[in-house]
Amino acid sequence: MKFELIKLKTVATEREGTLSFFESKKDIGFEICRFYYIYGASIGVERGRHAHKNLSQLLICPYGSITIKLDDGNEKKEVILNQPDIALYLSPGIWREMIWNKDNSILCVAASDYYNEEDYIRDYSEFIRYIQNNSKG
Ligand code: T46
Repeated sequence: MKFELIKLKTVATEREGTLSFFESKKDIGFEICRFYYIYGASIGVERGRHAHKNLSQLLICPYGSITIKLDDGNEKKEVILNQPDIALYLSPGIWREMIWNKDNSILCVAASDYYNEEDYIRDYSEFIRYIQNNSKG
């Protein structure tokens, strides 16, 4: 399964807070084309339930706690994002579900391409078929 937790470069001050950052290609393996964020969701909310065919993404939870369930069609893993200086890199071909563990948790996403609904697989059986077809030699 191609995912990775990345510790972001961070500059901390004693009294004025902390600044974390990442730069295209230097710190993450793709050029950022789009940035979006999800906010205002209550505890227990579930989003996602889809995979991307070609999109790479970096997920960050700068406030709160969000469980990310990952599935590459062979293996399932779970990651909790609850630190503003930790990012989750997701390669294409991973089914994901996001579960809000705390009211108003924020999920920020940097993506490698523009929004394109055709890149989504939103049906789990279709995802499994897609993985099987794409893993054949
Ligand atoms: C992902 C997870 C982590 C747009 O019009 N433009 C956009 O850039 C995005 C991301 C979404 N939309 C529209 C498509 C839907 O009508 O916004 C609506 C909600 O999207 P969706 O149901 O896909 O939201 P999530 O939270 O399930 O998934 C989102 C991203 O779509 C997806 O790429 O990996 O966050």
